[in-house]
Amino acid sequence: MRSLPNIIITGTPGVGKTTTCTQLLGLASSATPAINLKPLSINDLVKSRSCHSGYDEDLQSLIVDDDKLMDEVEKDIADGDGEGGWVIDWHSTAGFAVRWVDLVVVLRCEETSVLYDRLAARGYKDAKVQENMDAEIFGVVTEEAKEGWGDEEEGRVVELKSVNADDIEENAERILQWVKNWIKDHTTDGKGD
Ligand code: DAT
Repeated sequence: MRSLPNIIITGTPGVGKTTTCTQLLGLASSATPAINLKPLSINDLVKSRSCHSGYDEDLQSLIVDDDKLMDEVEKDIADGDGEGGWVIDWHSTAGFAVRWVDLVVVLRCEETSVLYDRLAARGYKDAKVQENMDAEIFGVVTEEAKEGWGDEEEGRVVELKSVNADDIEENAERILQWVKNWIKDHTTDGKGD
């Protein structure tokens, strides 16, 4: 039984996942009482635990070994008797067991010119920029998340706009509030322990 929720912050590359995670962790650690959320960057995990089987030049990214990756994710999530509090940063929810995750936050950048600039600034080739833009326009990540965690009405998949800096701030605060509500609902003393 978790004393803190596990959250995935997901969305197309460039929507602001890493920035939002950093902001959320900062807010949580400075809350009173502090909330011990922990970052789980899947990008870092893929590299540090060699969950890849080569490099795709066209996609300009590592070829992820999904089975190995999910084994490693499960190890981290189960660590410390699975007390929870993981904030997972990844561009997809594929492979994650539904039971591991309490909230899926899908960040959306509907202003395609803004997203284009962010992706181009990373030095992505045109084809890769286009592929990611298409994924964002069609809401691919949201659809995938809903298949696992249900519709937005069920409250476990939440789409948040991430176009400008104010959105990052607001989103981090909103997610933190959700975490606080979760703690209240899931613990007898409301303190998450
Ligand atoms: P992701 O982790 O989704 O790939 P990121 O957090 O690394 O995205 O952000 C990519 C770049 O875009 C980074 O320079 C910060 C900027 N950015 C992202 N979302 C933003 C937002 N809502 N407002 C302002 N800048 C943002």
